[in-house]
Amino acid sequence: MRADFYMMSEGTGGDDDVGVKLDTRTKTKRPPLYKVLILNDDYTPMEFVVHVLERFFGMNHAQAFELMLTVHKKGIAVVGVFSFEIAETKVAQVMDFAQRHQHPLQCTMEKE
Ligand code: TYC
Repeated sequence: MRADFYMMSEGTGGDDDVGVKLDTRTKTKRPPLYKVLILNDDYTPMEFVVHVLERFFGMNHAQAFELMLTVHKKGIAVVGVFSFEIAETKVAQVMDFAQRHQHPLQCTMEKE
């Protein structure tokens, strides 16, 4: 910016550019989260479910075993909470893995 222009525009004095600042913040929404659930059934071996929880949900053996028992007793449990795309991928991975091993294990997702 040239100095003379700067001085002219600043030097005219007065409150001529005082105004109300409108809210220009862009509304940001946190992306929705999705619960991934596994369901109990009478046929999938307990060890297989434990393996699934270790392999796809990063649980250690003790955590995986405990959660498997929760599903076995209660019928269903949340195994993780993720963004839509990650949840979708986890469900697909578990369903594919169960199918390839011919176990009827069911895995679903729902909006939190
Ligand atoms: N109920 C199964 C059995 O007794 C074990 C099982 C646990 C299956 C959790 C599915 O999501 C499940 N072999």
